[in-house]
Amino acid sequence: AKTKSWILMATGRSPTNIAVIKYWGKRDEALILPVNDSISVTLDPDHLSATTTVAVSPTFDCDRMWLNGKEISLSGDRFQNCLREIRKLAGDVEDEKKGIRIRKEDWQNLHVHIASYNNFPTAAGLASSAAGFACLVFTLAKLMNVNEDHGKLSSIARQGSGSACRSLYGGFVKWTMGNDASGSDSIAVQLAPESHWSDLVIIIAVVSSKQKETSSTTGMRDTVETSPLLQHRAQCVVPARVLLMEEAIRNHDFASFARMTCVDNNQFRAVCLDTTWTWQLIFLNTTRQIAEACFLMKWIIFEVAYTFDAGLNAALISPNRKVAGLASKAAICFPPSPENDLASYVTGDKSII
Ligand code: 2P0
Repeated sequence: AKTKSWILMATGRSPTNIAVIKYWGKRDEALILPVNDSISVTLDPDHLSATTTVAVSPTFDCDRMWLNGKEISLSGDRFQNCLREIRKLAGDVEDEKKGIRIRKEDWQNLHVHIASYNNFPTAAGLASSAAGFACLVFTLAKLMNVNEDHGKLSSIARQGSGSACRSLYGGFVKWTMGNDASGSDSIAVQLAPESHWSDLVIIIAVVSSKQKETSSTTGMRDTVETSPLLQHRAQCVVPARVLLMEEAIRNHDFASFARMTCVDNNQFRAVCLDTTWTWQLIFLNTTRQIAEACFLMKWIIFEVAYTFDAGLNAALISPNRKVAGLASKAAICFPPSPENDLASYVTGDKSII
């Protein structure tokens, strides 16, 4: 007999996040377990976020996904791990109006179609995997009626991309590295909601829309294999710095927050420089990167924190009252030009400058 056709959908949205204490280096590549804790600020979803719709229907004969309208392969381990882990936790779903009843064991045989969009240019090389995997896991959990807390969901998103686990929460978030070999305690926790320090403003200065030469995954693998400095950072520096950062956030101590954000960015860059692969980054981008870093460093006296992602783009963090000055400086430092697409996003006040 032909199965009665129906379709059930769920939609979710997740923002990306900016690390102020950096994740760089894995102790387990398959499970994505980091060598140290990290702390981040989640951005306003109106600016840098992924929106994902997942649909399930008995007529679907395999799992498929489209990213920004283009079909992508789900065959990689990261997607497969997320899908498998979420299916394990799926619950019963009933939609009386549509006459749909899905028992939790049915999810093993039902396939999903996933459509995801980023509301920022993917080509800009911004941390799209963080928003993307967080949103994928969150939305699948919604569709499949997964009755777990965000901590558990964060440990699944982590298996898609490390930084994604931090995007399950808004505000200030810590990813605890955990001790367990299974990764069950390597989860994200919210340190404080966005409202705790709502006048903090983050500007993402998109310095270059060029793709990174080396992916973060490859880059951090090379760092683990070749950098003696990484071990010192993970064991002797980050544990104390994480405690100080938590205290700075708790006390709204922007001077400490900014100082630690900058020095941790510098040490992240230092372990990259201490890595064999980095020669690419240095020789192709040195001049520009150093110039930008110098400009940005001077701003510390204006109480502005800078931090780079794994590419060239900078995040500038400041209390709200400083934002006008900050934005104008950013405009001087990153003039728009055909090779140099400027796009600055301000979070907190819902406007793009
Ligand atoms: C972070 N970054 O803490 C650090 C700082 C980039 C610079 O997490 O291999 O895409 O998928 O776990 O999460 C980027 O790395 O790497 C990153 P995988 P991911 O935000």
